[in-house]
Amino acid sequence: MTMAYEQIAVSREGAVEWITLNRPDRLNALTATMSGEIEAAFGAAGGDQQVRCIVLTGEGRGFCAGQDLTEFEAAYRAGDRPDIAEHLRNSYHRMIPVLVRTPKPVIAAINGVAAGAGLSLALACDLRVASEEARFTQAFVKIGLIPDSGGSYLLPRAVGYPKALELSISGDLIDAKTALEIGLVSRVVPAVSFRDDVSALANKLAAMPTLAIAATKSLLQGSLARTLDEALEEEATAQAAMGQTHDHVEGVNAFAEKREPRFEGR
Ligand code: T3D
Repeated sequence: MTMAYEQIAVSREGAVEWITLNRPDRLNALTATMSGEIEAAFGAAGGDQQVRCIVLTGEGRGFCAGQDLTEFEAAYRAGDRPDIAEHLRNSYHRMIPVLVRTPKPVIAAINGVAAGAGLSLALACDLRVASEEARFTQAFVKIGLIPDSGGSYLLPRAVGYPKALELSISGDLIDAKTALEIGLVSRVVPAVSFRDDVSALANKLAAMPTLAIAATKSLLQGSLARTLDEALEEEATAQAAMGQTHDHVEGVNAFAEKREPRFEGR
C-alpha cells in the first residue's frame, strides 16, 4: 500500500527507498507533521522485505534546517511558552530512534545545509554522504537552546567530545570539506554527480547481506555500553543467527565457486 504524505516524498528505485524531505522553501525545516511522516516512512521501509537500503535526502537547496522556528514564533508572539520537553517527546523522541534502529542500512544524502535537529537527523543515519554544497551547524546555541533530538548523544560519537563541544557551543557553520576532515561525513561528492553517486552507494549496500548489516548495526551501536566479555557473547549469539541465513551459505558457496555472491537479504 502506498502511503500519502504531505511534507515528505517517498519513492522506490529497485531495492532502495528514497525518503525526501519536501518543504524546500523552508529548507525542509521540521514540523510535527514532517516528524510524524519521517517516523512512519522509516517504520514502513524498515519492515518491508523488498527494501534493502534507505536514503534520506532533502528537496531543493537544503537538507534540513532543523525545527521550524515559525512554530515557536507564533506561540511566543501570542505570549505562550510551550512545553518544549512535551514537544520533543512527541516528535523527535519518536522519530530519531526509529531511524537509528531501522534494520536496513540508511544513508543521509546531505544535499545542502543541515542545521540543529536537521543535523541530528543526519547523525541518526548510518552513513553520511555530503554534496560539496552541504553545510552544517549545531544551530541550537544560536537560539539559546541545547543540542536536542539526539544531538548531545550522536555528535560526540561521530566526531569525539572536543569537536562536538566546539561545534555545539559555537554554532559555527562548517562546509563539507571541514565536515569530512572531522569525520562528520564519510564522503563528499560533486554536486553535479551527487544523486548518481549516492544511488551507486545505495545500490551497492542494497546488494549486500541485509540481515548481517542489521545485526552489525545493532552490535556496534551497543558496543560502547558493553564489556569485552559481553560483546563476545553478543557476537556469538548474532553469528549463530547469521550462520542460519541463505546469504551466509551463498557467500561461502560463491567463494568456493570463484564467482560473485548473489545475496537476497534472507
Ligand atoms: O521545541 C523544539 O522543537 C525545540 C527543538 C529545537 C530543535 C532545533 O532544530 S533548534 C535549531 C533550529 N534551526 C535553526 O535555528 C536554523 C535557522 N536557520 C538558519 O540559521 C539559516 O536559515 C541556515 C544557516 C540554515 C541557512 O541559511 P541560508 O542563508 O542558506 O538560508 P536562509 O535565507 O536563512 O533561509 C531560507 C529560507 O528558509 C528563509 O525564508 P525566506 O526568508 O526565504 O522566506 C528562512 O526563514 C527559512 N528557514 C531557514 N531555517 C528555518 C526557516 N524557516 C523556519 N524554520 C527554520 N529553522
